[in-house]
Amino acid sequence: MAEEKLAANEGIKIRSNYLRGTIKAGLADLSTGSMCEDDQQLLKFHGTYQQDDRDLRANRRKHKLEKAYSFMIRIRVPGGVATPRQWLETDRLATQFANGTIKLTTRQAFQFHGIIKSNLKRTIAEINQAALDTIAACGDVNRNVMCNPNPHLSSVHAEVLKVSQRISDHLTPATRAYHEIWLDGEKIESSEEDVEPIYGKTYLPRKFKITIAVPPSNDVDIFAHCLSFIAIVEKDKLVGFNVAVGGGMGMTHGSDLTYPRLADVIGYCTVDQVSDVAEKVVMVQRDYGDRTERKHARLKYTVDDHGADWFLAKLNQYLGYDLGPVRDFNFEDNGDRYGWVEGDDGKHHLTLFIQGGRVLDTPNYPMRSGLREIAKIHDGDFRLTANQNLMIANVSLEMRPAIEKLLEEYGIKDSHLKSALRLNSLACVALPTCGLALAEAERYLPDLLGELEEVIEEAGLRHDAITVRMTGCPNGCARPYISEIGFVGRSPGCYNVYLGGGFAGQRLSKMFRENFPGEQIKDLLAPIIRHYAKERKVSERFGDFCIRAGYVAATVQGKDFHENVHVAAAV
Ligand code: SRM
Ligand code: SF4
Repeated sequence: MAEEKLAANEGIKIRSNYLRGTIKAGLADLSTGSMCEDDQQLLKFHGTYQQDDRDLRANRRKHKLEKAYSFMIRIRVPGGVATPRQWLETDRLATQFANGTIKLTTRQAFQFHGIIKSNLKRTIAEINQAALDTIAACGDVNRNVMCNPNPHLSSVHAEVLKVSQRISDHLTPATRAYHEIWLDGEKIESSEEDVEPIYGKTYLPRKFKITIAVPPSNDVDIFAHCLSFIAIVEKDKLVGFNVAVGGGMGMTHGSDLTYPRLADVIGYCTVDQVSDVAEKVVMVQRDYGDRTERKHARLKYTVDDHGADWFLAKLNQYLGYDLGPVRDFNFEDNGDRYGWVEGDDGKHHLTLFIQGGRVLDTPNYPMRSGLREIAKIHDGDFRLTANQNLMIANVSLEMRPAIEKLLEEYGIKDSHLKSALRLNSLACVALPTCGLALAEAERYLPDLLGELEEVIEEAGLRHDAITVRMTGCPNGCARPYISEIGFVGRSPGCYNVYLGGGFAGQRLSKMFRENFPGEQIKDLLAPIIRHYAKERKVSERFGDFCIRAGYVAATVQGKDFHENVHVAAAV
């Protein structure tokens, strides 16, 4: 295809010499806090985004100042497992170079915000010294590979975690650009070009995301990702994985051509075949994904346009063998299990609730300091969950009392003594750092939950889990379209309200109200919550009830997500 027909980013990738662009020179230019447009796109592949503080925009414009530019850095944590030393280093860098907070993301990664250009290189170098990295944390490549942090079946988890790390290594870009730019790796003067054996020179048409789930937990939300592996465990042994393709959340308001989509479960592979299957799914997308329109370039559209059967046939062709038939599996929920649990190997694990995934100190809640003290003595590891929470995992029986003492001392012990609604909530970053946010999310959801909790308490539902997710725009970073209640930023202070998502992340929701003011949401939802408390059937979930009671219709698959919008909005 001629280059002029391709999306602009394709040209940037082609010209970049395997992701180098002019990043090195741009970093050295300290006359501005920003980077040139093309390099901003390339920086994503290196794990960093140029942003500006949107709270300061108007004032700086008034004073004719450049925007308050800074960089977000995303650190890959394959499977979400970090050592205490890595935690301590992340914590140190957050103070030294970032805004003093650590963001635990919805994809089990760490994020820093507020790093100025002159500190960018040093921060990334020091992240690497802590045996973590940022390459391919963003960009048109495979991102952080997520994995269920299930501690109950320790042996299965250990094996599944290894698989996620193997896939992550296998799909990490091979370009030497990352080392050259950030780690002062020597530029190898050679007439031979870099080789990207899996991606090729133009990488993928768009971002690519992989998860691994261990049923009955769907905490990684396999239906929302490009490629997922569902562990099949027989007699406490991992025997293989079902393969799911074509999930994704992102869409654009007002565009029916974009929509969230649930992944299709298309086959089964053995443990040995996993990396090969991941590689070949990536290659099919590399070759058949849409490189002309970035809004239509995710794998979900490739699968939707051609059909899941076509995709399976193509994948089998690339593999040179056929995937097996899908095995039975069952997901019960997509939330986290809070508090202490004991694994089958006698190790202890504590899951803490971290509101919005933001690890910080406040005068009343010095959580970050407490976690730092715990990391200094912890003999296990830390696990980031896909719900922006944190597990202090693999604590030995001997160490548990010392950790419990610190949890008490820093007021963290009762982090999970909250309403089940709050414990099952997610909010994306949104304002002030996200350049795409149309409304608040992380800074607003805690207050809105406070209002809804009054209704929940009154209705006697304090201990009934209802999943609720808020994003500042329709890109869906907190996966709002598969929660039972979803709020999606439409304009400042206003949200599209979605209802009817599946409790295990297995069904898309439907729009109930469009561009609805945040301050009226409590009154909007109160009668529905009361109705649910009064008339739900035994074990009936809120999302299921919303459909049965006729508040919204069920969404079957991505394309009908936008159907009946106006009917539903008129209920
Ligand atoms: Fe996201 C873009 C934050 C998970 C779909 N996402 C962004 C950017 C980088 C904004 C930008 O492009 O300028 C946000 C940075 C905000 C900031 O200030 O930090 C951002 N996304 C996040 C995080 C940090 C949300 C959070 O609060 O945890 C999550 C980081 C995950 C990670 O560690 O890699 C995050 N983003 C997701 C998810 C959830 C998931 O993958 O499970 C989705 C929906 C699933 C999907 O991909 O379909 C998601 N983010 C998007 C999209 C829409 C993509 C699309 O298909 O249209 C964008 C916009 C884009 O790519 O153009 C986006
Ligand atoms: Fe930003 Fe939108 Fe993602 Fe929220 S959902 S972090 S507002 S891109």
